[in-house]
Parts: sequence; structure tokens; C-alpha cells
Amino acid sequence: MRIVALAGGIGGARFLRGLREAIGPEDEITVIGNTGDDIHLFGLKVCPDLDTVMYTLGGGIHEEQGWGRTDETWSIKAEMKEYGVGPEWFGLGDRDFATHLVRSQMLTAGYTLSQVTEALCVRWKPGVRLLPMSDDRVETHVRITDERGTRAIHFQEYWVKLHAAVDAEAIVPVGADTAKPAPGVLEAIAAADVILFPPSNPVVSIGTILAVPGIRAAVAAASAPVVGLSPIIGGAPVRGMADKVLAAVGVEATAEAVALDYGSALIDGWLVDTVDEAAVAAVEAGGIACRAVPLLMTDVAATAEMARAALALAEQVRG
Ligand code: FO1
Repeated sequence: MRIVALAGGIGGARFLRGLREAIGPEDEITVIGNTGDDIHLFGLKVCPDLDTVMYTLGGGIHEEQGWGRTDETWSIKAEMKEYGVGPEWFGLGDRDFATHLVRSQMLTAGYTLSQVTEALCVRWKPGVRLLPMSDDRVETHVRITDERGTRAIHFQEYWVKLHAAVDAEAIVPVGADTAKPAPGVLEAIAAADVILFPPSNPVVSIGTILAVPGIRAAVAAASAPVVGLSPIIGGAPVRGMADKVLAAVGVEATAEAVALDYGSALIDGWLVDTVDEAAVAAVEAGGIACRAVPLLMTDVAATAEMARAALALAEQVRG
């Protein structure tokens, strides 16, 4: 079975670890990773979501934090601070710096982001084929209004520095409109037996991937069933601040609203948590098959169970 998953950072990566556990040896997973969170810092290209997937599946992730490297040290950052060079609010550790040096060196030498990602994965062996959504530069910006007025800031500044404490007025994946899907992305979608939307952020992760021209249409036209898992449980994001960015696009932070916003033209099935069982009828009324199952990724075994439920629902909607 050929499984394609669209993934953001921490939630997506943890789900993929369960999915990898749930499948058989003959099954293969292609991950289309969000690169809208990418940022250029310290002269380096940082790809938080690709790295979070790669480190999580490759065993190098800082488990509690969910991003960055395990057993990290912070000498480079401290040295940069001595030079007065920031930003201080973004945590790039020494081990992580090495990844970014390799990536940036290869990009400068003319390799594409897809080629660089493949090269980095030679070390990490994530057990999936990890593709960036695009080799072109896309960076999500957030429009806010604060004491300094109305302005657009990079998503990482909004998320990490401001902790999404200010209302997001608009979310713009800058560059997405002219970006092309990376090599292999549309082919993987067309050849898939199942397409999964992990419990990633529907706006700034899955939404950004779908904003790359051609990807949304390819998913909608795919012969494979498309099944998503709700990142919202009991009216709140399981982690992160998805409610803030959902508000910016006028979608309520409920399991049902997120499903209906994707819509039956895009997804065939949707899993909600058991606490949201009451949402099942409304989702099904919107033409999307829906089941309520436990959706808390408490450990790999529980996450694998979620993945099995998603694959089972895909089988059911396939008919
Ligand atoms: N998240 C934070 O909350 N604080 C950080 O300082 C931070 C640094 C960071 C460095 C590398 C990386 O790959 C991820 C990092 N993240 C950090 C996570 C990241 O900001 C977001 O969680 C994702 O972009 C959203 O998916």
C-alpha cells in the first residue's frame, strides 16, 4: 500500500511515527512536508517542519520539546549573543546548527531543497520518503496589529516570539502562488492508495501545503481515499495555538468546523476524538464519513492505533 501524508511539525511527526508502526513491511509512506514555516536566520536556511519529521522518525528529536535535537548544547548561540547577534528568541542549538550548515552549504552549491532533504535523510533513515512541498521559497507571514501598528511578521516570530498572544488578522503563505510542487509530489499523490492528513495545523501546515498550485487539485482528483485526523479535541488544539490561526481564516476551533472547512470535495473521511462524538453527525451531514476514536498521541502504541483507525476508515470509504 502506498500511503501519502501531508505533514506539519510536531503533531504530524508524532502521528507519522505511529503510522510507521501500524503498517506492514510491503507498505510505503511518502511524506509531503510543509516548508512555509521555513526561515532564514544566522545566514542559514531553517526548515523546522522537515527537520521535526526527520529527527522524530530518525530518533534524534528532543522528545519533551517536540522540536530540535536531543542532548542539545547551546555554545554557538551564546557566542552569537556575545557579538550582539540574534534573534535570541529562536532556539538553534549546536547539533541543530550542524544540520543547518549542511543544508545551507548544499543549497549554496546549487542543490535543490528536495536533494538536500534526501541527503540529510541518508543519515537519519526516517523510514519514509520525505519530500518538501516545494523547492521554491515559501514563507508564511501573519498580519497583526499591536502598539507598533499593523504589520506582517514571519510566522516563527508570531509563534515563537509572540506565542500567538496577539490576534492573527491574516495568514499569507508568501511565495506560494508562484511555487511549484517539488519533484515527486504530484506523482506520489496520483499513485497513492491512501492519502492522510495527520492532526497537523489545518491553516499553517496542511493549508500551506495545499496552497502550492497543483497540490490541492491533485489531492481532490486522486483516486485514493483522503482521511484526516482532527487536531482539535474538545474545542481546543491538542498542542500549539491552532485556534489563533483558525480564527484568522474564520473557522471555529472545533473538530467539526475544521472537517467542514476542508470539505467533502477534498476529504472523504475524518476522525474526531471520542469526546467530540457529538460532531460525527454534522461532519457526515457534510458528506464526509466520520468516526470517533481516541486521538491523544500519548505514546507510539496509542498513535499507531489512531493510524490503524484512519487506514480502516479509508478502506470503508473506498467501498
Ligand atoms: N519552537 C519554539 O517554541 N521555540 C524555539 O525556539 C524553536 C526553535 C526551533 C528551532 C529549530 C526547529 O526545527 C524548530 C524550532 N521550533 C521552536 C519549533 C517551530 O517553531 C514550530 O513549532 C514549528 O514551525 C511549527 O510547526
